Amino acid sequence: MRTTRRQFVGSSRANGTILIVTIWVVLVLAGLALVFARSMRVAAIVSTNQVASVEAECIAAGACQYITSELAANATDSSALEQDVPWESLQVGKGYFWVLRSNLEDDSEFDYGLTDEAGKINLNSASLEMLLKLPGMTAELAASIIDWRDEDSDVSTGGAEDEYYLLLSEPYNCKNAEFETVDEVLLVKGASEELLHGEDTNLNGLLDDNENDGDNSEPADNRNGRLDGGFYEYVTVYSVEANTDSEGNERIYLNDASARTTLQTALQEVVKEERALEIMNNVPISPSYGSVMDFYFRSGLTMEEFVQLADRLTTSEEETLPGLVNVNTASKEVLLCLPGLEETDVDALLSYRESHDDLDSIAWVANVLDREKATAVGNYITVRSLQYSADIICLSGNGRAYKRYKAVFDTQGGTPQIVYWKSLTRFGWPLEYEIVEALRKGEPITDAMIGMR
Ligand SMILES: [Ca+2]
Ligand SMILES: [Ca+2]
Ligand SMILES: [Ca+2]
Ligand SMILES: [Ca+2]
Repeated sequence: MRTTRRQFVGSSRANGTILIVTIWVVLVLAGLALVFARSMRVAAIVSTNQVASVEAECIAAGACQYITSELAANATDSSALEQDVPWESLQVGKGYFWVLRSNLEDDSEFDYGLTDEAGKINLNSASLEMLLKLPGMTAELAASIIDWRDEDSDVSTGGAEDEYYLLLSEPYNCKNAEFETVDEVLLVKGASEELLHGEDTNLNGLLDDNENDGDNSEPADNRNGRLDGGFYEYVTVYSVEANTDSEGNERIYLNDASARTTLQTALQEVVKEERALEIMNNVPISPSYGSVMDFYFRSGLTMEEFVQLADRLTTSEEETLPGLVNVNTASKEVLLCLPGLEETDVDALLSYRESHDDLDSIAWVANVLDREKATAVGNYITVRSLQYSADIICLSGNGRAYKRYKAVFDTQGGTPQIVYWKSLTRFGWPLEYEIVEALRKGEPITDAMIGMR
């Protein structure tokens, strides 16, 4: 009896233990099942997103092919890139890409297309005075840009050399060499993303709600209903061209006394011998022209004659000319940086180039500016564009993944080469969010979504 009772007690304890163990096993199994179900769902979502992400990458590669082929096809007529080639909502597979650029004239409308790097101020060749005229530039940063790229270690007023950079908490040397990218400017004393991008924190050229609400949300802005951008849109490090004429022939170096015969021959191809001699009489034995424009005014050429000759002449002995500004494409802000130009001059240039199509050489500028101003800008301008940048926005067909890249293409030497490639995805989706929503619902993108907001 005692034994039975002891057995009973024992068996009851055993049953209790089994019950507890069973409950635990059930709980653990249920937990595992939940964990597996959840992780499988997560895995499914992640792999869907990964597929979408890879798709967006492939669209970016397709976009590059598209840009390269359009650049090659329109090498001789870059205006076609502006007028004839579409740059928005281009389909690759089921997804899309856009080549976005800031609309510098209207911060309420998107603009699409390639950006001409020759229409910008080159950080490597611009003078201090030119840098200072950039929108949002400070005296400290402009001086420090000069010190960053100059070879010496002499600190210019407001600038910085090694002494400054080596004392930073993460020290580095002053480069004392040319900028290789525009982003590099963020390493320079006095620079910041705020100065570079201004209020346009998502780099879309549009005044977004958060960019016009004061301190209510990032970024801090002045809530004035206008997009106060930085100088990012106006600077480059890529613009450079060979010092040859449009057909690739060596130019006539006007300050070489021994080039008289070549100059006279060139003149005789354009005017009668008598007239050529008349012009040559105005050319001193030891010429020292400040610019091709200077030659135009001092030689007594007519505008008609100058138009035919301008591209074949130079006052530089260099083989390549970095940082020339294309007067046919540069924005008002960039033209205002050219030496000696005031707003009235720039407005006159802009209105002339809109209403004329004889813009094949820089000669037309002498029709608009007075002698002193035309001569002063003569060495800073060109009508050629060889480098283009693209802000490529890619969206997967299901609207689940997007990628954004900045690319720079150099067309010197024929085949366009990619010379810069950087992800801008971290700046967020820059276009209308309705586009993403539409694709997620399997609906089409409408014109209204890519046009005005
Ligand atoms: Ca230096
Ligand atoms: Ca220096
Ligand atoms: Ca914006
Ligand atoms: Ca503002």
